[in-house]
Amino acid sequence: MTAASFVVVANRLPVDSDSDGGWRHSPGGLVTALEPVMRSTRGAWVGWPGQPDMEVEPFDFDGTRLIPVTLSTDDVELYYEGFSNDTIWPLYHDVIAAPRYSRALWEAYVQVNRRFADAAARAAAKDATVWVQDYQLQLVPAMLREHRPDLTIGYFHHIPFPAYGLYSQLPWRRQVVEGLLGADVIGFQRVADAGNFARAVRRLLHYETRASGIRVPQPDGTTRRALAKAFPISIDAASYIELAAREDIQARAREIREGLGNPAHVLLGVDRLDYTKGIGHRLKAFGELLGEGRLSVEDVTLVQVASPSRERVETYAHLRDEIELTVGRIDGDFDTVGHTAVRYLHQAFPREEMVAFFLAADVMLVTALRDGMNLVAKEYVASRTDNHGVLVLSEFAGAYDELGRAVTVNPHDIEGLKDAIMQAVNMPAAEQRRRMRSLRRRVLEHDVEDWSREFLDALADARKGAM
Ligand code: GDG
Repeated sequence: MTAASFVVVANRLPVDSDSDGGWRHSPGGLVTALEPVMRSTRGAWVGWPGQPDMEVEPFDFDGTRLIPVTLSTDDVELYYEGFSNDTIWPLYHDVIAAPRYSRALWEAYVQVNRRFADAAARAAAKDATVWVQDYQLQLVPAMLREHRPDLTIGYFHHIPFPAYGLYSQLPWRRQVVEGLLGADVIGFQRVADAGNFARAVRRLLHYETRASGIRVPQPDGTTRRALAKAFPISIDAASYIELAAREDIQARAREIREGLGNPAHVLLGVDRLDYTKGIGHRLKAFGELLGEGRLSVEDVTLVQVASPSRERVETYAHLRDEIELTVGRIDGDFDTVGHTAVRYLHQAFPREEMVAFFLAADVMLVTALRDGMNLVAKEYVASRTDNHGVLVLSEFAGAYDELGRAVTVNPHDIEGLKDAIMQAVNMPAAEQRRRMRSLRRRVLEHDVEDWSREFLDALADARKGAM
């Protein structure tokens, strides 16, 4: 196997296996973002093929070398569903749900991170660049550096990094910070996340931090400079504009509205069914507006797409029950034979259909309680080439830092959320246009290719500076 000069390490490979034993691209922002670099460098991608106990030899797919890491059923349960999604995920999202601290989960996390690091070390050529992705693999940067000091290592954290008062709950807080500090550049979604990380480094390790730089002592007594900085992720905006221009997708958007009985206002939520997304808060606010007669079911429908997610994790199973109970109550109380209050879809849709939903929606509700970025907000804005529509956006989503012209909300404040929904529903067309233009400008000026280029440029500079 020839070694690669550019290697991505992520929990998942960028492909899904299909029913006839072949592979197809799994759609997703990261895959799109990295496609140009992967092609031009003939890079390699290390990741899990997505099914337990699946043993597959490395293979080439669309110009990229794919290097599968096998996860056993136990690994999936302990490392992925357990430590990643039941410990780190709730802790890093400000303990919205209670994190599970278990030594068995931690041990599995260490062991699986080691396997990813070993696979990446084998795949990388001398002096190669390796880019590690996300919270499932926080120990990989230091593990890699230990064996391969020749490598340039980047890490990007897609979810929030919490304030020290919360982070310090983690029994393995020191090991995780040390793991991340193995990278030359540690990228975050928000300036505040990078600040929280730097503070954890100061508190736990007493290293000197200045601006975005961190001085990391080396075994030989020298120090190495690591950079911890915000690189807000974005979307492939051009592809959304292209889909939004398609006649069949526009026709489908009209069909969706007709299917709902042509209400005057369609509100939309699109989320993985996750407790971080604030779906319950959104439903509560909407239900109260109907109850108080500020909105009527003849005029307004809320379409909630809740794509199935992490269904084997207990907290997620509970959340589903809770949301579905709430939807059932609201619909039971307010539906008429011809009109529904909430059209709830616990399904995953093709991207074309998602864009049709975006085009059908007058108001997009992004009410996350905590969210690294929230790409849905950017996708909605990019799709609205007609400058119609209103984005209601939570302060607790990373996108808030860039999309200040949205109607912004604190989703915990139900009265405030209700007022924001009313403001969005009643917003004059001219104001919608002004706001949407400014939102679209930001998303179009900074797309996902800019994101990966900026990160990789910073990584190349960091390495030059270190030499
Ligand atoms: C994590 C961080 C950060 C959803 N349902 C369907 C579908 N989607 C697509 C959306 C969007 C993506 O999935 C979800 O991205 P988000 O950013 O909204 O949220 P997370 O999944 O939590 O992502 C997040 C992100 O990583 C990137 O760094 O922004 O904060 O939590 O693209 O459109 N796509 C299709 N059918 C669905 O039913 N096709």
